[in-house]
Amino acid sequence: QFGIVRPKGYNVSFHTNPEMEKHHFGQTHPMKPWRLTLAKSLIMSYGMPFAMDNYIARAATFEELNNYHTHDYLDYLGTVLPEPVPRDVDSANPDLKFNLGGSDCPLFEGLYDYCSMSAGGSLDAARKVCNREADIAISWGGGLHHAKKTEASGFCYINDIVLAILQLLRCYPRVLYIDIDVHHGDGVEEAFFSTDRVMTCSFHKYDPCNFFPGTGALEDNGPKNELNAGAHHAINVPLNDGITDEQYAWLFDSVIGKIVETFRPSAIALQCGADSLAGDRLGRFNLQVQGHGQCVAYCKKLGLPMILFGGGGYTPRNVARAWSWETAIAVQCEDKLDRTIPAHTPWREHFRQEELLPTLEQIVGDPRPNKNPQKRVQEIVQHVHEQLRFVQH
Ligand code: ZLM
Ligand code: CA
Ligand code: ZN
Repeated sequence: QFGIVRPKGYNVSFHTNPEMEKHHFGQTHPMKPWRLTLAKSLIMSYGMPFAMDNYIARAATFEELNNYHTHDYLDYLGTVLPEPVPRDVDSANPDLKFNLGGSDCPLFEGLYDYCSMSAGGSLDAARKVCNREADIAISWGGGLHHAKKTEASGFCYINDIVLAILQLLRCYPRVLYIDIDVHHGDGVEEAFFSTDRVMTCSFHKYDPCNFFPGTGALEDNGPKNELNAGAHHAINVPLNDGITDEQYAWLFDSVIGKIVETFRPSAIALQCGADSLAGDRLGRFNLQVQGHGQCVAYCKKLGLPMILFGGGGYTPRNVARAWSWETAIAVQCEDKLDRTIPAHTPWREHFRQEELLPTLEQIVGDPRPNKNPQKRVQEIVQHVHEQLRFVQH
């Protein structure tokens, strides 16, 4: 891997904690922190650590978590014990305290440590970007966009993204949050609902009745009251099953291009949830690693300081592919990579599918029929452009 060198005059910092990856949500729970180990081992096999500053993420302190989450909630999160036999209760159960202990957000051994390490990585990343020590900082263990101020939601307990953006706001006047996870980034949208210093933009599968969390309609653009500073500062791109690389790239470029023109962000926070890839266990889209990574490449070209967060991603080998490819984009070594999975990669067998040679980019899986007519995709862009006429910074 001698081809991989530091990009000149450009710093990428990489924040991980091997302790975080050892936690388990439970036998068949879709969220597998172990996917972070698989991703990191692939990144290492390509020799990418040579091109970055690598840090072990520290655990965030109670006070740091308290910058967004309430004392009550954190106290409970830190003291509640895992149940010997996990209850099979739905998250909709009103008896759950802070929505903890249902099937989506189970209580498990070391839960508080897991949460504080995820947040610690994202806070470290934000500080590197604030100090201008990193042009891009990467926290694949973060991206837990559903967590609320006083409530766990959708596999997320602590909103590391909100904490990291709060840190960015100490050094940058305006932050653009972009979310390419297949789910709506509701927690981050809610946290910055009433400010014009953060614009949030989520691309997601939208079906109010049948797909989590059911929010994020095209018309939801922040507070309806024009006197509220946050009005027009929430952008939602609701999509149907099966969207392809080509359509997604066009949408992403048209929407983000216009946002950058009108909102003029000084920094970007990009949540790279990998459940928007084809073949994901929970997702519904048809994106390839190429199309997913194109979003990262587009943002990098804007030349703004940026944090990359992880997020969803429920087919571990594809999560590892996407986040490795996106790490390569950050350190500008895409062209130097041999696209076959290196022979010495630990768990190489995970990438081998049938008779195909295992490659970095190729996702094998049944394509989903595309239920996004071009006309609808154009309407979405039209609506977003109209919203942004109200925004001038
Ligand atoms: N039931 N086990 C994305 C968060 C998505 C809520 C319907 C749970 C699951 C799912 C849990 C082992 C991010 C809902 C679902 C069944 C109420 C969701 C445990 C399978 C399992 O096999 C499972 C017993 C579990 C959970 C599927 N949950 C699929 N989808 C969503 C939350 C998080 O990617 O955006 C960011 C990290 N929850 O649909 C129900 C309504 C709970
Ligand atoms: Ca999203
Ligand atoms: Zn998701």
